[in-house]
Amino acid sequence: MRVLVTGGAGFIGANFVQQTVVERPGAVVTVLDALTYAGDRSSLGPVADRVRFVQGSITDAELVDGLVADADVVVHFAAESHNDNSLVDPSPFVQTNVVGTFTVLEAVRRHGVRFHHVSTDEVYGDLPLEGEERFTPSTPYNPSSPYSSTKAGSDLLVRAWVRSFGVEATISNCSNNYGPYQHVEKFIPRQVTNLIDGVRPRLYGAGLNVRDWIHVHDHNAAVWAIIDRGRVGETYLIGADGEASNLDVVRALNELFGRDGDDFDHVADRPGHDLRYAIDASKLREELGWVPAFTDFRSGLAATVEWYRENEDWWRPAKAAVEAKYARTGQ
Ligand code: NAD
Ligand code: TDX
Repeated sequence: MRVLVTGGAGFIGANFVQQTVVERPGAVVTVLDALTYAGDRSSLGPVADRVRFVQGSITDAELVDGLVADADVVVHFAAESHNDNSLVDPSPFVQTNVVGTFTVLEAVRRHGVRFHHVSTDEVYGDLPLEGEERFTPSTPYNPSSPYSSTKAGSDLLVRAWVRSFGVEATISNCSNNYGPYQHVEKFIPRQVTNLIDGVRPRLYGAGLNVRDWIHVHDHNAAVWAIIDRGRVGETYLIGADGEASNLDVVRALNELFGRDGDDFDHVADRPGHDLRYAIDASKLREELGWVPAFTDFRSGLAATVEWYRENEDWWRPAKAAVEAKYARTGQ
């Protein structure tokens, strides 16, 4: 199977490529990645010499057309992915997430290639802090940020290309991922690398916002389950019942570093900050038989801390610029 992975030098895409090469020896993998600030070829780690790497943008129609023509399946991870950045400058989010997805869709339509679109639970907006309600595939779209609205736009393009043009596509909307190779701008790696540097964790606002954490390996296993066995035209929600408040996560991290759980700083809140995400993944579990392997968040977190301790060469070059960026918004 010839697999074209867009965004394969980013956090989830690189983990996907590594998993695919190791677990599916028959797969021939090509990565298309623009190597923005968020992309890093070294994230392909030990499998780097077993994949074809093409540096370029998903908005480059000619380049995309040629690569899609040579693929059996396109797994589309490439995106601008950070909410805070989208509040400072939404422009690349519209270009990559909307125009880029449109460009890839037009190519899969022309060449009749199977397409899987990787998206987020943030397209559904947020849930009240109190309560048991969870997102399901029929929850109405209600995105809050420039990031989530451009992801919602990309999902709707995929749905329309399925209905109007018969494109063979599936969509997955996943909750917050954690694990190795996540950029230091994101919540968990930022706090872990701060703690390695002896700097207190930084919580936005009161820290009561809830995220539904899933290990990146489980997300990617679910993506393969959908490609292998999912029904074309369907949307699958991916989540591993990992709800935790940001405060809980910071306390757990402090404890993993042998520190007082409550030793952290409150910083400026994110404008429009979504309160709570929670996924009902029963369709994925029941229809496709997917189950997460990482069911104990604390031990997954401990392994992630260990990875950042052992891979300072990977994250250190980005750290100072990220902290300078946060300093400008008081975070
Ligand atoms: P990331 O920011 O770590 O990686 C994005 C990758 O896309 C980078 O390698 C970057 O260089 C590349 N890229 C950006 N613009 C590009 C362009 N125009 N052309 C080609 N490549 C481009 O993101 P991530 O966290 O790995 O997220 C991957 C996907 O998963 C995204 O679509 C995101 O919306 C989705 N997702 C992420 C999470 C999460 O918790 N991180 C959860 C659910 C869904
Ligand atoms: O320093 C911080 N302190 C803090 O309290 C940072 C960077 C974040 N936060 C909070 C904001 C959120 O409530 O932590 C939570 C998680 O923040 P992010 O890592 O920025 O993730 P989030 O905004 O929830 O979005 C993530 O999950 C869904 C990914 O970045 C998206 O790409 C994905 O779609």
